[in-house]
Parts: sequence; structure tokens; C-alpha cells
Amino acid sequence: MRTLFSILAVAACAAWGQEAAVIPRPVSVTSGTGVFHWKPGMKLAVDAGSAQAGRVLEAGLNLKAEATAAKPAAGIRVTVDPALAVPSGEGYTLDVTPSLISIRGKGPAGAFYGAQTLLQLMPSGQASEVRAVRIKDYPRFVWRGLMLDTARHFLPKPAVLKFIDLAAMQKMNVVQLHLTDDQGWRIEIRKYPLLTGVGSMRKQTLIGHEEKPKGFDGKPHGGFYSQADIAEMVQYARERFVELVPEIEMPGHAQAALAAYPELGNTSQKLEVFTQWGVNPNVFNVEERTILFLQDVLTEVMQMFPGKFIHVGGDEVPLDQWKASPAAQARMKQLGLTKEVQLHGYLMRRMDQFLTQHGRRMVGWDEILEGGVDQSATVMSWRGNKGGIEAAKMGHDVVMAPTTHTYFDYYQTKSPSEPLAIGGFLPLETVYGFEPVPPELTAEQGKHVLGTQGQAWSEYMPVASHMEYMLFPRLTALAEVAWTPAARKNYADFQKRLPVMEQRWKAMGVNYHPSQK
Ligand code: TNX
Repeated sequence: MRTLFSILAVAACAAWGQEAAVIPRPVSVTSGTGVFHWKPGMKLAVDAGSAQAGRVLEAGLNLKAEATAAKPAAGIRVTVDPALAVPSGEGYTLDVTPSLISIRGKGPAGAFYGAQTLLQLMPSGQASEVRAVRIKDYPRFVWRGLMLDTARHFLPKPAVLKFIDLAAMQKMNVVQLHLTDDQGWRIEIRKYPLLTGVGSMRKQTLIGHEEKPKGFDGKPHGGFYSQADIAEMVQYARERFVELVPEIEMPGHAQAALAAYPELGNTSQKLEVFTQWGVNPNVFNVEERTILFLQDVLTEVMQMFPGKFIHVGGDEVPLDQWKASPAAQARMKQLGLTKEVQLHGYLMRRMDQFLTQHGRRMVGWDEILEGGVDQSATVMSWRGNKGGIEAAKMGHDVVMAPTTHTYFDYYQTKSPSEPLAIGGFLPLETVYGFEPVPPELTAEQGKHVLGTQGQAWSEYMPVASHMEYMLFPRLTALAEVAWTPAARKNYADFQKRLPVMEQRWKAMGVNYHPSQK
């Protein structure tokens, strides 16, 4: 059975033409002569820098790795070679000859990505046959991201770990965790226990869209990650070369925090954790003690998340409460500000300075440009490419995450049988066609585009399997956008390679969308 399967796999590769089916498509693939056959007694040898690559091959091919500096002439060998002629530590080469499979990473991440490629060439889950080939590969962008909204619906820790695996399998290296919003606060902050004590639970959830009259399900929904949970997720991600980027929303999308600590708001109205969706008027005030509160929160967040980037949200901030509040008006006067939007800018700058002092970098949604932020802030462009273009021209680093190409909460087909979604329409081919560097930018400005990110906003994704359905295969198309040189992209060819991923998703029990071909 196994042999028959392997023969079919090799035959399938041949039938698809000369190129091995790898997603994202590698920079260069040259076929060789002959076929590698795994034989009993062969070894999987990994050097010290390739331990993570070794682990992924052990699990994916049902083998035992041997840690050794020796280079066996037969079997599978994984090494790290800093002198490898590829542009980044994430680059690798994979050489398959009839006797030996050699993976060389420029750094440990490169070795890991080489291993991921080999797993796609042996999709049965067993060491098997592979046609001779030479692959040389490295990423186009440094930010290949996926955002998980854990606030609208709580994503249990095992689901987060699975999404980290699914992202890493396709060589993505950033998972942004949207941890706070109007509808829930999902991360333990020791200094302010009510954030989760009150803010992690809402009493019910809106049914459908804004029906008249509105319906609610009457079921409490909640959950949060303890600091120990976060430590486990960070470690799990690190082993897969994924940076977890935490997002703490401010000054908008704050109602869950305001339900816990009303003094951080602008009105005396008693708030509950929000049970509906949409842009919410309840925003933080910009008093000094609120700024100190937010910095305290970020201090604990920085202790939990060792990565460079910390996301502070900044999106969708209605200015009405600041306009109406005598305290906010007095604060503006004190700071010498004439427009409410400058209060937004003031808060974001204070956060940027605070994070920068601690050796980190602030990221925010593109609204942060409206209040004015320093060049040190990284801008995530979601309302089309516009914010990203403007920011890159001003010298900010940017991540392109426009609704038009990266919002995986939108419908993926026009079929009436699709489950209820937030709206919009984003088919697979449109995702695939995304070009993250807009033509409006000069080559120099274009270097500020760090990459791209897909968004899984979860208002209409109540459980992880539903999120899987919305993300796959569209996230896979975006992974190719983020990794593969633009000139190597080809949608028809991508469609031919997709079954390789589908086979692996099936084995992992991933609820991918089956009919997008
Ligand atoms: C806009 S994108 C939002 C989110 C929603 C999303 C729904 C962004 C920065 N804000 O709060 O979940 O639309 O598509």
C-alpha cells in the first residue's frame, strides 16, 4: 500500500510537469535524474543548528533523527551553513539525488523551511520516494503574517497552537494575536485582575447581522489566556520560527476593559462587556493615569512576548466622547491640542516612545497616521493600500493588510450554502493576485513594505473549525504572495499544487474549504 502510494506520488509529480509541487512556490526548482528511495537502515542526520528541522522531520516522516556533526553520504542530512549563497537566514537549498537528500539552511530557520519543503515532497507522512531535484529558496518578504482574533470569539490554546503549525507549514513567520476588544479581554494582566475577572466574559452574543429587532443567543461566552498559557504559546511558536505579535487595542475597541475599570473611560455610564459587533463609541480617556495603566499593561505584555513588535491597535476611534467630555477638552487644552484626533496621536506617540525605550517597536492600524506618529511606528494598512503608501512615503515601515485582499472573514464563493459571514467577497484568485508593493512607491520606498498579513476577524467564526474553513486555502494563496518572487507566481500552477496541501490538511483534520478550484 505504502509503496503503491509512493509510486502514485512520484507519478503525480511527473504528470504535473517538471516541477515539484511545493507551496509556496520556491525561487528555483531544477529537476535532476533518478529517484531517491528511502531504505531501511538509512539515517536522518541533523547537525546542531538544525534541531528544529530535525524535529519537524521526525514528526512528519515517522523517523528518529540523529544529532551529529558527521555528514553521511546516504539518507537525509540537514545542516546549517552560514556561507550558503542565499540572501537571508530563512533561505535554504534542498538537493535530492538517488542516494542522498541534503537540506542546507543558511540559518536554523532556513533548515526548518527546507524540512517543510521535503515534507511536501513526501506527503504520505512516511519517508518515501522523491524524484531528484535541486531547490534553492528564500522569502520575498520578512513579514508573512496571520492575525487571529481571539477577542470576538475565544480561541482555545490548542487551536492557537494548531494555527501556528499550519502557518509555519507554509513558511509564514508572524502570528498576531488580537487579544483585546469590546467583546472580550483575553490575556491575564496580574496588576489589573478585573481585566479578565470582568472583561473576559460577555453575557450573550448577537445573532446574525443587525436584524430588526436584534436577536441574542442568551449564552455567556468567555475565556482568556493565563500568563503560563502565553509562555507555552510563545515557546511553541519560537520552535517553529514564528514570532507572536500581541495586540492590545487602544484607545478604541476598549469596552471590555472599561466594563472592568470604568474610571478609564469618558462617561459615568456603567458598561458591560459588549454583546454586539461594529464600531463602538466607548473609548479610553487620555488622562495621565490611563496612560500609566496602559503602560503597565504593556510592561506585562513585553515580559510575556519577547519579540520585537507590539501592536497597539489604534483603529476605529470615534471622537464623539472626547468632544463631549469636559475632562478630555481640558486635557487637550493642557497639552496645547486643538483637534480631538490629536489626542489620539498624543496617546500613540506616548506608547511608541514607551515601547521604543524598552527596545521594542510599535505597530498600529493605519488610523495612527491621522493623529500623527513618529517614523519609528510601523503601520498596518487595512483600509486598502492607501495608508501603506502614505506611510512608506513618509519613511514608516508598513505591513500590507488591505480588506480587498487579506480579509478572510469575507465570503469566499457566491454559493448560497456558504455559512453566514460578515459580508464582502474575497475569492481565492483575488487573494493570489495581491501585490504587496504598490506601484505608487519608488524602489527605495518599496523597501519599507515588510510584507503582508491575512486577517481572521472572528465575529462570524464562533469556533476554530469555522476559522479553518475561512482560512484555507486562502491563507495558502497569501503565503505564496508573501514568499514567492512576483515573477514566479502563476495561479493555474498554484491550483495544480494545492492538492499537496489538501492531503496534509486532511491528515491533520483541518476543515479547509474544498471547492475553490
Ligand atoms: C474592521 S480591521 C476592524 C475589525 C473588524 C473587521 C471586520 C480593523 C483594524 N478593524 O474590528 O473585526 O473590520 O471585517
